[in-house]
Amino acid sequence: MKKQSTHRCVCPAIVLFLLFCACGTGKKQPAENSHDYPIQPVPFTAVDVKDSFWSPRLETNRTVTIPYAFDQCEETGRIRNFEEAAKVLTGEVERGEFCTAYTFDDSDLFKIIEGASYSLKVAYDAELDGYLDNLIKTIAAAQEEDGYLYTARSVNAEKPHQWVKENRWDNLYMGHELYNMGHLYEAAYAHFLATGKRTLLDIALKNADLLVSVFGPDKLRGVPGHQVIEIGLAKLYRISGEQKYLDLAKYFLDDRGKAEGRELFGEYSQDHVPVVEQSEAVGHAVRAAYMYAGMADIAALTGDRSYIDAIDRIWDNVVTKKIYLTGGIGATGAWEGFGPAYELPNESAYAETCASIANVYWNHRMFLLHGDARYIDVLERVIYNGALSGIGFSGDRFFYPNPLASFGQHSRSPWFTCSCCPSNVTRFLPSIPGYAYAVRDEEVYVNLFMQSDAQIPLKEGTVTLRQITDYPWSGGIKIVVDTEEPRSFNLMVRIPGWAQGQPIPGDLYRYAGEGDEAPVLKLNGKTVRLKTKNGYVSLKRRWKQGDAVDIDLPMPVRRVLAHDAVEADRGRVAVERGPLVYTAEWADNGGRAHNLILPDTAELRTEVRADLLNGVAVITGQDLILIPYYAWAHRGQGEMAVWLARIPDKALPAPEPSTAAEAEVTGSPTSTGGQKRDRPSPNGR
Ligand code: FUB
Ligand code: ZN
Repeated sequence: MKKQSTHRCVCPAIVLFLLFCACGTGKKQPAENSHDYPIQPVPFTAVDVKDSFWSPRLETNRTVTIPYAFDQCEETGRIRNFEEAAKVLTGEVERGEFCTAYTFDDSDLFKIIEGASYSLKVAYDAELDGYLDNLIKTIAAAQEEDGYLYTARSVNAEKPHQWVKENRWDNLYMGHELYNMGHLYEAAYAHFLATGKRTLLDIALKNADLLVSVFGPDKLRGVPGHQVIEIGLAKLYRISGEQKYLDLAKYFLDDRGKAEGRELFGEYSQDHVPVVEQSEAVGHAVRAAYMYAGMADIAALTGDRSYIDAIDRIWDNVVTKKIYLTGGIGATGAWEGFGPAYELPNESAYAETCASIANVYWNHRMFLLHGDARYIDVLERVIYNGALSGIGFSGDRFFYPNPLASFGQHSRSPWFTCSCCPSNVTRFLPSIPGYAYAVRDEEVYVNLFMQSDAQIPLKEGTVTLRQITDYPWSGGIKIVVDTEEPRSFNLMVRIPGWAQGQPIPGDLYRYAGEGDEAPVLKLNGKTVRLKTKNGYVSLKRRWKQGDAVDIDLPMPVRRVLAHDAVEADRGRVAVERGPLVYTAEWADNGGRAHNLILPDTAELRTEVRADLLNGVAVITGQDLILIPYYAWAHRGQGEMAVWLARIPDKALPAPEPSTAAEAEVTGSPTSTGGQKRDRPSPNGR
């Protein structure tokens, strides 16, 4: 049996802080009364995933996507931008050349470094470690003397990119200076966590110190046009204990929507009213969800209740009016963002992969604040559906928008001129095991189901929880306790909303008809009365070696109907099983999908198809086969529909030969769908 630690549970932030102090110049202590989330996640590094669904995806990310994305950064000039900037700074050349299309291309490299660091932590790879060391040297060489780091300006301050204005910080709206820096901080945090090396962290801290000296209520007034730095600064604060980073993050939030001393960027950047007065999700979806995640962080770290009230309201708005069944957010391609309430078109759904990832980050933080399983219900829906569709099985093909219907104009691309989504995927996938468990004092939350061994830190010592399951294909989950000494804790097992008759909290979607079977939970073979509070069954006892909990979440095929106000889904029905949303694709249905009709009375069955799409359970009905949504677009281009006609009137006849071509020309940005697509120009640029 594994030797068990008898150390007291220590908050991961404190461990990092101690490491930070041990590694050099850490001076400040986190304040005695410092706050953080009341619930702490069990880090992904403590969850050893051995799961037939997730392990191959995580391994492909580590072995294919991350090296592939670095190659793309080399080939497209993203790394050369740093080299050029470095040459200018050392005087080797007078003016360099900015080699790529967007000023935020630095951020792609930072995101991939973050993903690579996480992956190093899971499986050490000396070659990757060395590659990162070299890359970091290049980044260091591109950093200006005072900490400024933004290749789009540094390569050629006199003839820079069109978004780079005369002086630093002149174009906070579109320049992405602060956005890049935010991703730098996240990468630095991850790299330090993974390697204990301060190389990238020192670059980040020097940069953050520059920002602290520049921005603030009594200094330069300004906020980032694209949020994310708030999250990055919160991480620097956690590592260093330096209050100034937290203050700056708070300043960047608090000055939004306040017109004194600066021009507001408007709804697109969630800069239309002060953040604590916002109630509706508006504007660019990635910006918005990163900001809500940042507000959760700053609320947790400062105890500021007004942020929480605002993100609670906004969350209600999203889940009741602005989220796709797949968990995707940001319906509108025109500004890559939220549309009006209930406007959720399917074919033109933008539902950007980055927005799904940001939605996961936000919902995880909402859970850490509130301890309510409804946030995990949303998170789970996003990871199995809207986010996972963003990356193909091969690990080197990506979706940027994730539509819920297609006439064949969509296919995953190898890369994009604007490649925010592929780089985001590299860091998102390794984070997934980190959402499975969380701890508050002696409460252990079991949030996600995946075959794994998790080391759960408790006050009395670490306990191993083993999950045995083939979720999401079946709802049978066994959790076995492995502990040398008996330990007292309260095991909080999430009973998903979908297993209790609710697809997403609120009334935007509902299941048609009652589910016949209720979830069953057994403790050491004895059925426990299923009483949930905030979505959890609580099992409080002194646990001993071999204690086992068996959970059975029945997974019947369920029909889903949308709120009548969602015009695109009227007269239509979607199909789910467990956490998976299903879709009809041309390849299984005689070359079409939009002509299919699924009458309310038609019987639907599940069939396991190990030979199909890396092994899936399909849903079959008369003249109908449905596959999991995440698996679509792997067999060429053709029709796809999540929302099927319930009645013949809603089915579409075979398209005129021109229809697909017309969609290509006149449709939403999603209809460009081809290789190396560029992103659309959002409004306001
Ligand atoms: O602006 C940076 C990133 O590019 C955004 O987050 C994405 O939506 C894309 O526009
Ligand atoms: Zn993106």
